[in-house]
Amino acid sequence: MAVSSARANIALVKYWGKRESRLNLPAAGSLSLTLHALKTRTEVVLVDAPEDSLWLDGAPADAKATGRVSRFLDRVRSLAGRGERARVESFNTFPTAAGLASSASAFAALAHAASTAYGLVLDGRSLSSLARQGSGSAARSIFGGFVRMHAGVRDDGQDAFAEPLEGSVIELAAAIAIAGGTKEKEVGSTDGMEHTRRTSPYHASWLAQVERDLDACERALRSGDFEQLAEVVEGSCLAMHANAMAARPGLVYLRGSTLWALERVRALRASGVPTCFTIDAGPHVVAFTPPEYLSAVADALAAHPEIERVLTSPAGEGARAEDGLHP
Ligand code: 2P0
Repeated sequence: MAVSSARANIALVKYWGKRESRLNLPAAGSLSLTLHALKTRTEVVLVDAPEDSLWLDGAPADAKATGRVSRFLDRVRSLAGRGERARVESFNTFPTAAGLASSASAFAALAHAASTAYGLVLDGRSLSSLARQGSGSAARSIFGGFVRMHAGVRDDGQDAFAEPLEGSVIELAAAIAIAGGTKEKEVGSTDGMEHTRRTSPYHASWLAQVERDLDACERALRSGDFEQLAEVVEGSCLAMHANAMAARPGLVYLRGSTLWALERVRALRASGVPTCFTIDAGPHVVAFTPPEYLSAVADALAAHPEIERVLTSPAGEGARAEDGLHP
């Protein structure tokens, strides 16, 4: 039996496109910040049963989620040379119903707990590479703070792992503006990025820009140039969405409150507050800012009727072992 935790992360330079689906290899790198407040705890118990089982937040999971976890466990079993089935139980400390991506913390915590339960001893790179096979962004949640994901070039995916990014002189926290209102079912990231790869005329330019943005983002973090950082982070986000919107049919994740929040963040920056925005595959706006400005930025983002709440978080830790499933 093993219990592990991991935190979600938000990308400053976005991942949107795969070079191979079976091993889930990204077509370009990415760069993220792991967030303390968005935590998943997962327990893996090896059982004498014919099938794996999955419990999420105290209830049995549906067949789709259970199948995805079971396929991931097959990879762990194959690495460990073992065959026992497992009972997996997982809790999130943040509202998954709000549409915040939880696959990053989920598969990072599962990779950590399952590798421990099956007796594998993996270093950080191997654990990150394993987590990537569950979900691309999970490879980054193995580590805390700023993290850089490498696309790699190998067919076996051994060089497609994340590692901590050292040397930033900028410290960031995040305010996440949760958009409420009527919800249409959004196209998930996996399907959305594949649809974009196949049909967007901008996809090749997007991939070329990611590589330039990764280097520029690292330079801005290391030199402490917030204006440069804001230009790269907002540019990467808007280019990702422009690429998705240019797919046929176009994927539009932004809503009215999303655009309002973007303008709000830019107005704050113009008034001297160091903050910049990003948006994942949904309508929520994430504002990055140094910790001393966090409450002011969060308060400013709360002032829209369609923003239900604003979550705040400092930077967080990487995946780790826990004593028990409940704190
Ligand atoms: C990111 N996203 O860099 C980007 C920006 C969403 C928008 O990584 O197919 O759920 O499981 O590898 O990890 C979300 O994509 O995709 C994501 P899969 P994943 O954070």
